[in-house]
This record gives sequence, structure tokens and C-alpha cells, in this order.
Amino acid sequence: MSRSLIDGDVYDSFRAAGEIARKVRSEVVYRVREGASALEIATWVEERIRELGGGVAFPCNVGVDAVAAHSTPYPDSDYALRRGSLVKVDLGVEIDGLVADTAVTVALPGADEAMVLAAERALEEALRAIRAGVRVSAVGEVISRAVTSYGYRPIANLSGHQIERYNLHAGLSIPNVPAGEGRLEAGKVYAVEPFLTTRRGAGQVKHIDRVEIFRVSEDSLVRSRRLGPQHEAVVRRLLESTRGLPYALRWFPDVDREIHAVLYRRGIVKGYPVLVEASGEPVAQAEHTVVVWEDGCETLT
Ligand SMILES: [Co+2]
Repeated sequence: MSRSLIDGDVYDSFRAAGEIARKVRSEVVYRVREGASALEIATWVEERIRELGGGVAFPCNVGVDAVAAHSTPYPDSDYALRRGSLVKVDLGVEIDGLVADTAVTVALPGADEAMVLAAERALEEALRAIRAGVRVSAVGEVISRAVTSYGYRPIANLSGHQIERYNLHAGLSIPNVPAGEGRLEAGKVYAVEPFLTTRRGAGQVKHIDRVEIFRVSEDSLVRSRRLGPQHEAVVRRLLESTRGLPYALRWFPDVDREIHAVLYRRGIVKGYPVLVEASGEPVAQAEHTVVVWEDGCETLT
């Protein structure tokens, strides 16, 4: 590796965020049990990140079975994990706006544990193939081939992503199938996240009419002014607190829900609809954040 390819402070922050993310991920798996509350798991993850000195980069995602991504419990959720479920916990740690994104899948008793293994192996193989100059489509091919060799199907329309300061989905996407344009660059940071489903699955996710994770930007603030001072105040509060990173409404009990709903309907607040496997089959995921070097990559998480 050559540290001159990345700003030293940026690298240090990414590494520190990665260390916290790794620790929280390794601890949370013991909390993912039959009967455990999804809300308690998400809240615990977020509190633990802060306790260890990180910022919460996005609401902790708890995706059960066919729910693949973008699901975080509502504040009044009483959902308890059930036997036979495949549970994905996806968490992000932020230090100085630099984010380490990582995920783990836990197979509760009765679920197909081999799916978890296949996701982890596909991730390992992808990371072994990564170095500067590699095409994202080649990484997708490695993932796809590994997943298929275990008897599963990759999710074609979910992908890993480049990460920049306060920008979780910057630039390049890293697909789970041989597709997409662009090459990985040295000194850049990417989240690599194979998602797979069963052979009966569609191998695609679709979004459903439920939004649990939102985002505001500088543009939201400008546009909110037209709706009046109350709307502007809500966006300002959200933007100051999140700096453009995703949030859940449960973090902001003081924010007026009706005003927020209006902002969302007008497209001023962006939402990430919950993504589910299109034919309702279970989904497993594994994810690490890496920094790419000339001769390989370094796993931060
Ligand atoms: Co993630």
C-alpha cells in the first residue's frame, strides 16, 4: 500500500470508523436471537457506536427474510425475531463524515445457514480480486460466480458503492453480477456487499410502499423555504444534525410528523423505500468497507 494515495487524516478517520464498525458487528450477532426485538437491536447498535466514539452514519438496518435493505424499526415497533428467519444487520459508523459500512447475516435456528456462508465466501472472493484498475463488472462476476457455485442467486439490482465524506453512495457502484462501468481506483474507499437469494428467487429487489429511512441536503433547505418558516426549521434541524447522511424519524421525536410528511411528499426530503426480494424469497448479505491499493485492498471493517 502507499499512503500517499489518500489524505492521511481521511485514512485515519476511515480506519477508526472501521474499527468501531467491526467491533459492533461482532458484538451484535449475539443479540440477534429468537424473540429479540428488532427495535432494541437497532437502538443498541446505534448507542454502542456512540459509546465507542463514533457517529451513527445511518440508521441501523434490520432486514428480516425477504427484506433486503433500507428497513429500520419504527419507534413503536414491537416486531420480535422469529425462529427460521434470516436476519441482516447493516450498520454504519461515521468519523468526521467518513463512513465505514458493514453488514452481517444471522441464520436463526431453522433458517438456511448455508446462505450466510455463501454470502461471506462471495465477499471474501470479491475482496481477493480487488486492486486498483479492476473493473467493477469483474468484481460483479466474481461475486456472481461464487454465489452461483453455492447454489444461490445473486441480487442483480443491489450493489456496493463508493464512499466519500458525508456521501455514502458516491460515484461507482459495485454490482453483484457482471455489469456496470468503471474501474476501482487506488486510495478510494468502497463498500462491497454481495446480496443473494435462493434459486427460486427472482434475483431482484423491488421497493414497497414503506419508507423508514430519509435524507436531506442543502437543496432541501433551499426548497423548504417556499413552504414557510416551520418547514424550513424542520429541514434545518435535520440537516444540522445529519449533515446529509441518512436518518430515521425515531431519532427526532421533536420533529413534527405532519410537516415531515409534507416535505417528503413534495420530494424535499428524500426517502429510501424498503427493498424486498421480488418473489418473496429470503435474502442474505455480507458487507465490508475497503480501501483500494495498487496491489490489493485493505479491509477497514
Ligand atoms: Co451497509
